Amino acid sequence: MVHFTTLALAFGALIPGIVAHPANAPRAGTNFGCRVKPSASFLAAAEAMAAAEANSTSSDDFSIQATLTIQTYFHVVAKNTAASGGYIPQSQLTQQLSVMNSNYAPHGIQFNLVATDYTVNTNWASDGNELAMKKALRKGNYAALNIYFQYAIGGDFGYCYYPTTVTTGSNAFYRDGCSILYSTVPGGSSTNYNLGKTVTHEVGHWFGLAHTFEGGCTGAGDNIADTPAQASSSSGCPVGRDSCPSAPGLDPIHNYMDYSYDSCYDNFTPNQQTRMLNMYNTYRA
Ligand SMILES: [Ca+2]
Ligand SMILES: [Zn+2]
Repeated sequence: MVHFTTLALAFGALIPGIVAHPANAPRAGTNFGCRVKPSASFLAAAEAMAAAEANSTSSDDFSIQATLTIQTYFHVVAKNTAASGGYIPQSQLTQQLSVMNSNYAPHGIQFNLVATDYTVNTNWASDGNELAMKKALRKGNYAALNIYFQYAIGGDFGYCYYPTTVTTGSNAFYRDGCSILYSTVPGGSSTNYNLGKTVTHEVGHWFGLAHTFEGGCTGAGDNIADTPAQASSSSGCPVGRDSCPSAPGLDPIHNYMDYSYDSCYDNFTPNQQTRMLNMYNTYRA
């Protein structure tokens, strides 16, 4: 349990210092960007979990026993009440929830939207005071998913926190959840990234999945056995890309944990499914 309990300590150092974009402007670039970077201790925990999964003698240890329903809260944090200021119409949030449920259904995971709230706050809308915002808005226990749709996230499309051992009411508990660029919801203005799959990607992190390109061509990579090694993130939908030619398999460009266009994303692998359920049962259940 040692490396599990040290995660909470290591985690606070994960997010600060990575922001490299102006915080008050919506994303100007055209490539997917995600701020989530695993700590060394998180990778160690994932590697240990991968070893346990590989050594499991029963093939159905981590199979779907029943649908896992995640109690979910949407928080729209806009700079004004215009759709262009991040005040997402209810109809688009409904579509966003449908995309989540469609993408996760093959893996026995569903999302029950418990409540949606709207906040107008120019500072929070641009992620200017994450902890204050989340202390005001976060709902539910550590098994609940809180998603903050914000006007700007330091130039990124989103970020989430990996599961770890937290104490209810701690800052780590409040930070848990996902920040999502408002314009990535279905019908939003982020060209090529407006089918709602940024949420699918980010929630993959919330469930304990790393990027498929984590670690590059050598070593443990993303600690998922059935995602081929990948040297770097993909952009667009580069069919046939093979960035680690000496390792087996083509790049997993269609995997939700790469950086491809929304239209290119179509799967989590069986081992990722196992990992999500294992991480959930270890840390959030
Ligand atoms: Ca892999
Ligand atoms: Zn990511």
